[in-house]
Amino acid sequence: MPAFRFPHPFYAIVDTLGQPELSYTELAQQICAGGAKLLQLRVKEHSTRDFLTIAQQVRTICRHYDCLLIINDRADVALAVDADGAHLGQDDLPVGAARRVLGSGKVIGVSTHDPEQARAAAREGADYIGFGPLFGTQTKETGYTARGLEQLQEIRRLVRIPIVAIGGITIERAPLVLTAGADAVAMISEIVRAPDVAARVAVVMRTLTAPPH
Ligand code: 3NM
Repeated sequence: MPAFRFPHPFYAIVDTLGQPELSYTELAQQICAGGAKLLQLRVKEHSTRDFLTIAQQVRTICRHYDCLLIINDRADVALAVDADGAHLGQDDLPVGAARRVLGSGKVIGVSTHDPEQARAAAREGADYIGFGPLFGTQTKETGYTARGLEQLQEIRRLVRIPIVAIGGITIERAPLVLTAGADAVAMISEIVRAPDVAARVAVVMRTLTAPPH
């Protein structure tokens, strides 16, 4: 596979945040309708079977809108629904094992929180890394303090693969984050808590342009 690049600097994450006013599929539908080119499906606290069912439904929606689908945490679910890739945390399958599951044609991303993890993910063959939490966030108890733009710049110097920054990113802050070295920005609450998710995504898609690095 040629070197992976994010199709657009907006990296959407579908997560109902435990308050499903909108279901996963409704959220995915709205995010795709807003024009997102890639979305990660993040399903926590559901059985594997329910995760699979949700992933199959979201796969159908993404195909319709020509949006890449990345499955959070689970290479097996990604393979089962023929998603475009998987996004792995530090406690999930290591990159080498996930690569054996998924083969060379799928995208593998890894969440990283410090320079050592970032370097390791790149060395092990990840296609991209997540880096965070960039700013303070209520969405996930990461166990790490906010990393900030300077650490992001350091990570940019350390790895050549694409970086998606995550944690506390808003539309207002996103351009700064891209300028500091991220290739893409991930946002959860900024999108899924919006009164009109599709409209908010459309604004993000218009506002963000690819950084020059
Ligand atoms: N991962 P919001 S921070 C899922 O640092 C996740 O790896 C993080 O949500 C990391 O955009 C985070 O609402 C939560 O702050 C991001």
